[in-house]
Amino acid sequence: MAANLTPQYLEAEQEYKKAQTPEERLACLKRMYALVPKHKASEKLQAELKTKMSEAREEVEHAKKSPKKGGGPSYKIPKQGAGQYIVLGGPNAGKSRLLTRLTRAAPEVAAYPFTTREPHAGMMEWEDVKVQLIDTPPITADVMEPYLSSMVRSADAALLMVDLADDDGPFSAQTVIDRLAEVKTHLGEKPEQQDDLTHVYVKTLLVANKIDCDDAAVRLEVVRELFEKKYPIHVISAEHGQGMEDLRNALYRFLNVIRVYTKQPGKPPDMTSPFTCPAGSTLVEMAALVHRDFSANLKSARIWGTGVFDGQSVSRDHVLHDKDVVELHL
Ligand SMILES: Nc1nc2c(ncn2[C@@H]2O[C@H](COP(=O)(O)OP(=O)(O)O)[C@@H](O)[C@H]2O)c(=O)[nH]1
Ligand SMILES: [Mg+2]
Repeated sequence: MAANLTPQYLEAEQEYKKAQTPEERLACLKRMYALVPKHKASEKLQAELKTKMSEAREEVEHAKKSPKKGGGPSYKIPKQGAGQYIVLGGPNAGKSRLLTRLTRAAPEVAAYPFTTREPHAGMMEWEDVKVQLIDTPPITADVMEPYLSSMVRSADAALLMVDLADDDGPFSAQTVIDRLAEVKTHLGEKPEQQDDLTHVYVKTLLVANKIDCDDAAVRLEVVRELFEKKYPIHVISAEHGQGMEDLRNALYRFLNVIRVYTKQPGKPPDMTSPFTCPAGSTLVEMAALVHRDFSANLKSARIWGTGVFDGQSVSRDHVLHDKDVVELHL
């Protein structure tokens, strides 16, 4: 392939891969088609895109004709950025306030419960990457929106919020854990041996909020006693800002991803939008994110970064590090 795809095209393709509905897929494909350089070398790709667009169009039409069967609304929020967190907690824990602090999203914040009915997504900036946070309605012993558990199961990680202004705060958090566990959705690390694959484990950070309130320190002791063996604990005041920068850093680090920048031969690297992949990824795993052709056809690569000399040629199974720059050759 010598189609010389632009970074904008590759970005659109990344989004296409993450798209979760036919509408999103179609929109991404249209962008990719608009961005593909129109010349001989890309004719095959153009034809492929056209076929995929007509398939996606059919899917969209089909979905319109046969609307969803009952079961309440369902929400699919396409993953964006370095990773997706689902923000969970009991009523009034401060979930929505947290999103208004860390992202540009503006969910309603209010002193009465159940203000948040629908999930809201926002992007948190961290250095040169973004992390997606999804605000959700509260989970209590009596109420859990039916769509929530599947959103938790597909998230990269969860943020469980505890209300330190309320004596029941720590126990409300336990209720969230228990309700999700009833539907085989577990907040916490995967056990070493997992026999029943219908159970899903989502790694979780616990955030104790409202440390500015009276007696918050006493309740924090309860939180530590109940949860410190199971979850990393971060203490904040979403209202007043305490602990927010530490939390921002922790949210990125907990995802355990690395950033890799790409460059084209003879050109400076594109340092504006890194690809992110799980720590420990190999060159070929990362290359597959850039373009699917790379996983089969990657011939060689040069790399600048950790543990290599500048421009060193490396093999497909070379393990990458944060901030490596790679030049991929087909
Ligand atoms: N004192 C104090 N109040 C907070 C803090 N965070 C949120 N609140 C208040 O708690 C109430 C519930 O917040 P909200 O974000 O709507 O909670 P949600 O139901 O979890 O989304 C609102 O009145 C917020 O202003 C905090 O850190 N300190
Ligand atoms: Mg809310």
